[in-house]
Amino acid sequence: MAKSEKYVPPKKWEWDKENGGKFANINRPISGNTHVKDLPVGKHPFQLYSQGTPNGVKITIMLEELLDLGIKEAEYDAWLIRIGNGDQFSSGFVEINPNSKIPSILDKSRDQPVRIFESGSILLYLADKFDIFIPKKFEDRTECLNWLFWQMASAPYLGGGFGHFYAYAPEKYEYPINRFAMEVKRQLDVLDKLLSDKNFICCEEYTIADIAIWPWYGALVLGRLYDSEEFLDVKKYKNVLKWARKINERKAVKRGIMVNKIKGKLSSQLHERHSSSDFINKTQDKLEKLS
Ligand SMILES: N[C@@H](CCC(=O)N[C@@H](CS)C(=O)NCC(=O)O)C(=O)O
Repeated sequence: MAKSEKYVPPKKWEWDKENGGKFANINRPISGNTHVKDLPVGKHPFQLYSQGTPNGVKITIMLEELLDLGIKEAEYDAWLIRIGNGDQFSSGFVEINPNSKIPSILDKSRDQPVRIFESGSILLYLADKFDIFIPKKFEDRTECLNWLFWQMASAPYLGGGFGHFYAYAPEKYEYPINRFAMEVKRQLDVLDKLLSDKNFICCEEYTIADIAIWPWYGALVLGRLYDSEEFLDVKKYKNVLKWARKINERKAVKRGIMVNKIKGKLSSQLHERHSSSDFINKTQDKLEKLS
């Protein structure tokens, strides 16, 4: 819609298949599967079905952190769900997440396999199951959950709002870009003030709150999201930048961001992960050399 054209909403909204912009081929106003296909299942306790987006890498970072602590029960198979191809609408995926969004995970270690979807719920499940990366004291646990839920509620402003209109919409529309840029900068300011006198998001320990927030706001200030570094003047949020750089140095984070990644340098993409040695032997550069 050009700026001068005035859009008047019709009395009743109808689905225009052609008008979905970059995501026209996958977005629909109805839920459920589009095709029948089972999900692959590997040998490890956790089966992760995901893509390396900010929501996806929250979970691979968490699992890699657990493995770094020697928690073998956190071993996992990571299967690639190509959301651009609509893999999230297979019957198998819809069975474990009726909302058809990555990341989703299956815990096979229970008598009955447990499905977990929504990245915040997955992080909390893993933190509770292994009793780590979540404060033990009730008050501190509550503060950690405050920030976990803050992230879950804020990300749609950053991703679905700012990111969508600044990077993906078919044209640049001033109104939504202004609206969401303002909100994202306000959120960055919230974090910058929070981190002015502490090293981590809550209670001076690295928790699932950091793991949830870093792939979004950390990646943003590190200049990795939406090519928006200058537009949002992210360098201004010095405390967020310092925190983001520190977390970026963690070994588990470096591995976690490679899993299910389908963009960037081939040597940084590990489409599927079934073993810790895959980070050395199965990155895309190596696989493509072999084929
Ligand atoms: N609140 C959900 C959001 C998940 C989400 O939006 N996932 C996106 C990728 S980051 C997705 O699966 N998109 C596919 C689609 O919309 O069809 C979570 O945190 O798990």
